[in-house]
Amino acid sequence: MNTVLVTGQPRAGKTLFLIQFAAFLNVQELRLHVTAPGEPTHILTLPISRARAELVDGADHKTRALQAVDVEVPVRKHVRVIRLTDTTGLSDDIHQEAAVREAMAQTLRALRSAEAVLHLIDADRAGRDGRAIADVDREIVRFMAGRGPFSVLASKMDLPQAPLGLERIRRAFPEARVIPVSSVTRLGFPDVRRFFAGRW
Ligand SMILES: Nc1nc2c(ncn2[C@@H]2O[C@H](COP(=O)(O)OP(=O)(O)OP(=O)(O)O)[C@@H](O)[C@H]2O)c(=O)[nH]1
Ligand SMILES: [Mg+2]
Repeated sequence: MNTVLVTGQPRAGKTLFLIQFAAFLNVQELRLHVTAPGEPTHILTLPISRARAELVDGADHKTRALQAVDVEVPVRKHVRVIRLTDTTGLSDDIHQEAAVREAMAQTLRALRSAEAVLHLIDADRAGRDGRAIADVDREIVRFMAGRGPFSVLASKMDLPQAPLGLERIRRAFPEARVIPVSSVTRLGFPDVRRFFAGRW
């Protein structure tokens, strides 16, 4: 099985992307493998609409565990199974809560062993504030350069400031592949599917 880690700052849109992309690939019920730091993995089964209601939030650090779902991507005459893993948001500062720091450390460990990475950057936020592209974004892009399949996803492209943010993201990472996406309109989802179906 191929594994893809979904990373990004808090609130970049990682969890909603995972849910909506699974729905785009015809998953109706999400079977999530949830691994909180230091705990055994348990399975959480949720219909897509409940997953959206329960796992996505406007507050920072809603996700504090690795949450993996298996999706099937058609590749020529067969199907490639990909384990897509949602992570805890990473930020430049040292978080005051120990549980969040542990969850971020878990994300960083997962990054070291990830086969492929999708790194989300909130394009609308980057459009509103040029400093929203953080050192942690730059570090991950640098870490992944030449390491394996990697793409930056410029997220929330349905929002008004996202086109300017996309320009800023492209300027900040001229060497990286950048795919503009929206988990509301599904913009860019076929491009992400093509990325998954590509050569690994
Ligand atoms: N308009 C719009 N809003 C989005 C999109 N993706 C996510 N959001 C919103 O952004 C907020 C954060 O989304 P999440 O998916 O929870 O973000 P996350 O990166 O998983 O956040 P943490 O788990 O806290 O790190 C929620 O209010 C979502 O509804 C998008 O494509 N378009
Ligand atoms: Mg999340």
